[in-house]
Amino acid sequence: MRILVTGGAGFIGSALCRHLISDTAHEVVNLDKLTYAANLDSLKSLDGNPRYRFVKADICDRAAVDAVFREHKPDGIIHLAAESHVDRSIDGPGEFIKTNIVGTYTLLDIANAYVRDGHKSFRFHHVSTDEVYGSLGDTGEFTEETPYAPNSPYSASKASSDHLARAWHHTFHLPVVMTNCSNNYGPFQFPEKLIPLVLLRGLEGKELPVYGKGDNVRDWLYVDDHARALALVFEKGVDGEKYNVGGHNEVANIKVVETICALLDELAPKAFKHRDLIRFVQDRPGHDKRYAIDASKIERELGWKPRETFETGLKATVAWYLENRWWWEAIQARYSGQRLGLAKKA
Ligand code: NAD
Ligand code: TDX
Repeated sequence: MRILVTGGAGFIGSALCRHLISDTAHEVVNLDKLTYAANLDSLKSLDGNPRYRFVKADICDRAAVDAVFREHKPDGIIHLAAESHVDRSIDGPGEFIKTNIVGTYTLLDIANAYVRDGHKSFRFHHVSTDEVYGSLGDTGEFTEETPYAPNSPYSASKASSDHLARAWHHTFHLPVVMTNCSNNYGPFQFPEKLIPLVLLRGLEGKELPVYGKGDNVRDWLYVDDHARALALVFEKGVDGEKYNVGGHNEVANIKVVETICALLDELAPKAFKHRDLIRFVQDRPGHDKRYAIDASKIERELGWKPRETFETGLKATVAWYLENRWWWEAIQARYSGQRLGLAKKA
């Protein structure tokens, strides 16, 4: 199939493009606006591949997206393009409303017309997050039936886009599948997110900012496990269904940071212990306490299972950043002085 991937120059989208080209026979058309979070260096391994094409376009630009549908005639879309960083959504929600809500609406509307035009087997895979379910207490997990309770401008914009995708299926019978995944980590992640931020700051001997008491819990999934889940749901998921994706790796933030410090002590030893760089700083406003995903539906119905544990995945991630300085040094050069690596003050 020819799959239109939106946001394919981002962290998860680039892992998906690499997976689709390396491990399947599908063709990929990658549509991306190339915001600050995008990085074509993450797709270098696909350069020149006849099954891969890149188009620079904004998902809010109806004429541009229409032209991509007309020219490439995709068999389906896996829609990942989004503004994705919670802290940025607190500083400036506007772009989140535009891209995540209006952009998703634009794609749904164009896909719907395309299906009515005769492309009956077209499928729309909407990629979402566990954050739409809100925050958990000390126990329990999010299932596909958990009511939505988004708390940040980011998660509210993602929840809105999920509701639009659901409604386009219900009202217009657009063939839609949806996935809601937990926190991803792994190679090629932009270093504003917790794991690469701590890793790179640790390598440079800079302070490591931990929000609040560090007792917030996230459920971590290695990005390549997510990419395999996305391809599987796109190929075999049932129209109108949603699937939670997660790795059963609930870890408190302080434990994540301490584990990275221990790995840096082992793989890139310095005269000091990396954990001495940890600083507890002002908490994120509205900070969700705990996320945990019940992924039994995708495991049971589609046979998906994560391959990496948090231990193996995190070690592979630290090793990758140590071996691929070219990738992140280019980002640091481009964005020095901006949010990247900026620690909030205690
Ligand atoms: P990212 O920020 O790394 O990448 C997003 C990509 O979308 C970038 O390449 C960017 O240029 C592109 N983009 C942004 N606005 C666009 C627009 N208007 N038009 C076209 N392209 C645009 O994000 P990510 O972490 O790879 O997340 C990808 C998707 O997965 C998002 O929808 C996110 O909500 C979801 N998700 C992320 C995680 C996670 O832990 N990172 C977990 C679950 C779900
Ligand atoms: O410097 C930091 N210090 C810190 O303690 C940063 C950047 C984060 N944190 C905390 C906040 C969170 O509890 O670490 C946790 C993870 O933070 P992020 O990496 O910003 O991720 P999160 O807010 O959990 O959201 C991520 O997972 C779900 C992605 O950014 C979303 O796109 C995805 O939907």
